[in-house]
Amino acid sequence: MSAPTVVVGTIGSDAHVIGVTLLKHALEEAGFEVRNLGAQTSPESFVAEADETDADAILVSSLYGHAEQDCEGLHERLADAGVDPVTYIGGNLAVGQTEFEVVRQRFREMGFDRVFETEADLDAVVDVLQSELRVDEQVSRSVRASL
Ligand code: B12
Repeated sequence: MSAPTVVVGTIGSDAHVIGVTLLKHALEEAGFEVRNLGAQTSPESFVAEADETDADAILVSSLYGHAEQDCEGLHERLADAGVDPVTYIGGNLAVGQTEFEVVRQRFREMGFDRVFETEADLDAVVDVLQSELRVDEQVSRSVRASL
C-alpha cells in the first residue's frame, strides 16, 4: 500500500514557515508523502496540488491572524474540483485574544475537519491523522465489500 499523500503550506499572504516546516518533518518521519507548498500559498494552489496528487489530506497553517479571510472558498473549490481530502488547519488563527473554542467553531463551519491551536503537539496531530485515514480506508473497504 502506498504512503498517504498530504499537502501542507501556509495560506494566503502568511509568511510564517517555521511551524509548517516542523509539521512536514513530523509527517515525513511518520511515513507520509508530503507536498510542502511553503509560504504564501493560494487556496487555488492547495486545490490544484491536492487534485494532481489525489491527496488524502490538506494541512493548512496560518499564524498572522487572517486565516478566516484566506481560507474563504477553499472547501467550495475542493468540491468543484471533485476532490475530498481530510482538511486540518492550525496555528494562530485569529487576531488578538479570541477564545479558541470560538475560533474552532468558525473553522469547523467553514469545512475543516479539525482545528488546532499553537500549542498543538505535532506527534498527537500525526497520530490523529493516521487513525483518521485508517478509519476512512476501513469505511471505504466495507462500502466496497457491500457492493
Ligand atoms: C518568527 C515570526 C515572524 C517572522 C516569520 C519568519 C518566517 N519566514 O517564518 C517574520 C519577521 C517574517 C514575521 C512577520 C510578521 N508577523 Co510574525 N511572528 C513570528 C513569531 C515571533 C514566531 C513564529 C514562529 O515561527 N514560531 C515557532 C513555530 C515552531 O511555532 P508556530 O509557528 O506557532 O507553529 C507551531 C504551531 O502553531 C503548530 N502549527 C502551525 N501551523 C500548523 C498547522 C497545522 C495543521 C497544525 C496541526 C499545527 C500547526 O505547529 C508548530 C509547532 O508546534 C510569532 C510570535 C510567536 N511567538 O509565535 C510572531 C507572530 C506570529 N507574528 C505576528 C505578526 C502580526 C506578524 C506580521 C503581520 C507583523 C507585521 N506587521 O509585519 C508579519 C506578517 C508577515 C506575513 N506576511 O506573514 C503575530 C500574529 C498575531 C495574531 N495572529 O494575532 C505574532 C503572534 C506576534 C505577536 N504576538 O503579535 N513574523
